[in-house]
Amino acid sequence: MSRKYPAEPFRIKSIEYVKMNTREEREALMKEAGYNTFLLNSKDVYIDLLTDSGTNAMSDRQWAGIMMGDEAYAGSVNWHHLEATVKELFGFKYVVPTHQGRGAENLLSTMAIKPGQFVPGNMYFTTTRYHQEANGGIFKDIVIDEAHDSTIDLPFKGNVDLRKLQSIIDEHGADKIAYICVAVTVNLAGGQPVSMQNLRETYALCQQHGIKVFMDATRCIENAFFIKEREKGYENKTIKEIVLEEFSYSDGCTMSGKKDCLTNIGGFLCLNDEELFTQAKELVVVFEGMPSYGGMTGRDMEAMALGLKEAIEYEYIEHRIKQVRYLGDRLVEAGVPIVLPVGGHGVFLDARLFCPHIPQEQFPAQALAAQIYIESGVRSMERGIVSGGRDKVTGKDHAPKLETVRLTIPRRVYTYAHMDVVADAVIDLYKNRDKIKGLKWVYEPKQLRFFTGRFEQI
Ligand code: PM9
Repeated sequence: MSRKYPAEPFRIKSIEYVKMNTREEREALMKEAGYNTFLLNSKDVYIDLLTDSGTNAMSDRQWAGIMMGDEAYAGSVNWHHLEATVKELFGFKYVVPTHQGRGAENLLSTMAIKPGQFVPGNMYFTTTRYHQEANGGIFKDIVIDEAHDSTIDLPFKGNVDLRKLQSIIDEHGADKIAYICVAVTVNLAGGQPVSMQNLRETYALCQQHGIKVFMDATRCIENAFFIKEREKGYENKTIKEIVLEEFSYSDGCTMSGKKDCLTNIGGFLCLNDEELFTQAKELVVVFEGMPSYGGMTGRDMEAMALGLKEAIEYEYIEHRIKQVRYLGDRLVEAGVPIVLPVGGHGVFLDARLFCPHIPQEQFPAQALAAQIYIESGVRSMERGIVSGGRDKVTGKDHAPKLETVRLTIPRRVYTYAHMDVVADAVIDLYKNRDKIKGLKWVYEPKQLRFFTGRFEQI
């Protein structure tokens, strides 16, 4: 019988000690870090839920693969292994390696966007929108409205709203659209999946108008699990079959290998168009490295090829998704407001509901993330107005409806007992939420300000 929260489908061979410092120390450290959890040192963190990016634990097979790294400048055997694996699992004709996901975003945005063109997408992502805008593109949000409301519980809250897409086409014409970016899953909506039906329909509409679709494949295996779990007709398909079908409704993808590839670094761009591929190979040597390594070492590429094969196994992905769900379920039971339903890579606290006494201009999610660290040593991340940044033209803050703190779960790193520690800490803080204070800027970087910005308490 399958368990509601399956046990780890692995046993632990190597461990890393973590240490809890005192509340007093954490209060001082948080102040020193400008109330930005990105600026804390890892050694001062007890449970690190900053991100699931590059924080994965690798398997013994991956570590063995690392010893097989072929560090030739050109034509590494590990590249051929990675290329063949990606082609087999994703089904695209061409693969271009990059140092991480944003490297692939840079290549795609540089090649495919003409200044002034729109790039519709199912919710923005920070680095993705940065590269689109840096190349003169204008991001348009075409995710369904429900994705912006934390309280609405829908199985596929990352879906593209086809009416929104159609109206951009009607209003501006297909020529004004560079391409559509469809993220599987949608990170900032809470790791919400897109249904296969929606992928199919989005692609069909784009094909009718000669518009290309590129996927942000970063969490495509997590998306596939939700399709298997929730979409009629997919119950008996393998994760591998579902992933392949996902990508059949696109012309290419960008991938951050630091997530679903179960590695610590790396990425790639996939394409079907030969001309674009030729152009990408010309650009990759400028920004990343040879088309046979793209900024990765041979050993990284080997680990990535092996990681992809492991991530696509049902036992792995079932445990992954349900461990995240366990944390979410504990918080819901205690009445803590989170984004519903629990998504793939983390639990997102609704900071507006958690801290109703802090207006959005005083950065409730940033303040909540800082306080969680002070109280418990757990590091999380703001995903709200600070991450939203400023409008390129008006200079005004993008003030997203979703003002969240993300408790992001690294893959294969923590146990259910760690999830309990996190849940207990957040529940305790929720009972004492009045003590959380709003913040103001001390230093606001011009780009991607959430990474290095600094604040002080009001
Ligand atoms: N995501 C994350 O923590 C790391 C950077 S932002 C703190 O969620 C998507 C959907 C991502 C993503 C990174 C990238 C960029 C693209 N798309 O970090 O450059 O979630 O490998 O990938 C982060 P790289």
